[in-house]
Amino acid sequence: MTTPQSYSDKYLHLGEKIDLDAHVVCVYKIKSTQMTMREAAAAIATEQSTGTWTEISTLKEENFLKRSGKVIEIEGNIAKIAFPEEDFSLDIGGVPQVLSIVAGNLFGLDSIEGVRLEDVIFPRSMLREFKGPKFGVEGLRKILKRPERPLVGTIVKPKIGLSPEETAAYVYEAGMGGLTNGKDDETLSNQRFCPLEERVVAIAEALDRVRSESGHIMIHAINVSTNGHQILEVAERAQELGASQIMVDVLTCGFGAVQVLAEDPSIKLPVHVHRTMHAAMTRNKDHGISMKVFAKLTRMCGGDALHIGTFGVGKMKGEATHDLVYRDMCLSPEVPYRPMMPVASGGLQPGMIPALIRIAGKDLQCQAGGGVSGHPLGVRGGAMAMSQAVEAGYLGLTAEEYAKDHRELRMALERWGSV
Ligand code: CAP
Ligand code: MG
Repeated sequence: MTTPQSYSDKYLHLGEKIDLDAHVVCVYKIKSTQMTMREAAAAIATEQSTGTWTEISTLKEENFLKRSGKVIEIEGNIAKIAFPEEDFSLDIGGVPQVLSIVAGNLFGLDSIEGVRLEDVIFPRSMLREFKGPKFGVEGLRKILKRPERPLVGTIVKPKIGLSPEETAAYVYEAGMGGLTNGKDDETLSNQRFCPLEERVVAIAEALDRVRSESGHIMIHAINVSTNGHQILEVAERAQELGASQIMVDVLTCGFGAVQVLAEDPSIKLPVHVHRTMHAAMTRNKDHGISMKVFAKLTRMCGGDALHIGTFGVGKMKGEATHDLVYRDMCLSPEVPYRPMMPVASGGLQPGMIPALIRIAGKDLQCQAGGGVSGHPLGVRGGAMAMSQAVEAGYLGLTAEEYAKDHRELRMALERWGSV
């Protein structure tokens, strides 16, 4: 016999006026064949606040209204549930505790086949507890002395397998080809063939060489993703040895990892945020968590740049309309923090960049791994082609138009075509 999911009409407050300054409002898309929308929404509010699968004798009546989630709106398959601010614990608990309420057990309730957290709206008092990016769009532009153009970067490829010297040689070539950003790939850490400390030193030297030989500024994000008890120490060590940026995988390491790297006074570097594993939660449109929620939380926690997708042009699953929502979440004044740089990455190559910029705008970091190192002229040629493509996009020209006078871009188009 299965245990029925209990819900109570007491959690339904449809049409009632609630104080939005004292609640966290969650927007859920729900699919249930066993329950009505009212029942399913009430079941979520029950499970995520004061209830459980059966009536209990320990919930005091006087606490019920103060602590319970309230279903405040249902429209079609969308329900809004407001959780009292008092239910949250930011000093100890933080984003992990927030997620355990707004995105917790509810995903596994047997009687609800699908539920997707589309958005979370925090009251101002809670937003004030977060600091947001230290650098963000403006800070990165200032470091790179690049006030208007989109940033243009690469992910060192192959993902793993290069030595520190080979990695640094790649970065040097990329910098000489005009790229502003380099980064470790998400699977590169401290493997024996490429120890983190040696890599940091070699890359810092390469970037210094680029600057002294060409005057061009490039930064490179070192992947410091690791266990919670080590992350600060690893980031501090990377900084000490000359890292110009650090990278963290937000979903494998947790939002607390982003926050500590952004807020700890010892770290003075911008934080590039990768989202490896996100698609396990964001890809299914009927179940999981929207990237919008992850973007909002990352910005609250102080990420300076975040991968948000390639607006339907790259290799990763995505659609322009959705990615525009995530981009807006990085940049919009909806939350009281500096704008965070949206990063487009995944299967990009120069022939896609002007179209990408046309869709996504100029506050964007365009990034290509294979689209740089797969160029017929090698990394420098690929970096030049990417830089030319960004210039074309910035000027409002197509890749073909700009390629007429730019050999590297032309060669990229011959190899990969354009969109
Ligand atoms: C891109 C990339 C990035 C993905 C992540 C990769 O390499 O380094 O991790 O872009 O996707 O490993 O695939 P390529 P997202 O340029 O060679 O494809 O940004 O969507 O999280
Ligand atoms: Mg990668």
